Amino acid sequence: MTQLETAMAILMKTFDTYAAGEGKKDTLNNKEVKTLLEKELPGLLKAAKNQGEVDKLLGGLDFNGDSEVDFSEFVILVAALTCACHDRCAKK
Ligand SMILES: [Ca+2]
Repeated sequence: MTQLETAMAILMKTFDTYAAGEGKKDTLNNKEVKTLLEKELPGLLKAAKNQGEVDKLLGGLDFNGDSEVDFSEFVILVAALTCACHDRCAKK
């Protein structure tokens, strides 16, 4: 696989691993989202100034308002974070 294909496969595997934790196997509930962020994006959590910001981020994730984060909502988050990092890096 190419690097990009590998990156996409890792995204899918990461989501599936955490989604399978409890409840519905193909979505992340609030607890699963929190665990995923803590384990996979610790730098992002550290960068957040306070817990309120993190809660806002989590609330904003659930675009269709069903209290579960599905794979497309997860990918939108990762894409948004990637854009934010890319913009920041590009400006340096
Ligand atoms: Ca689940």
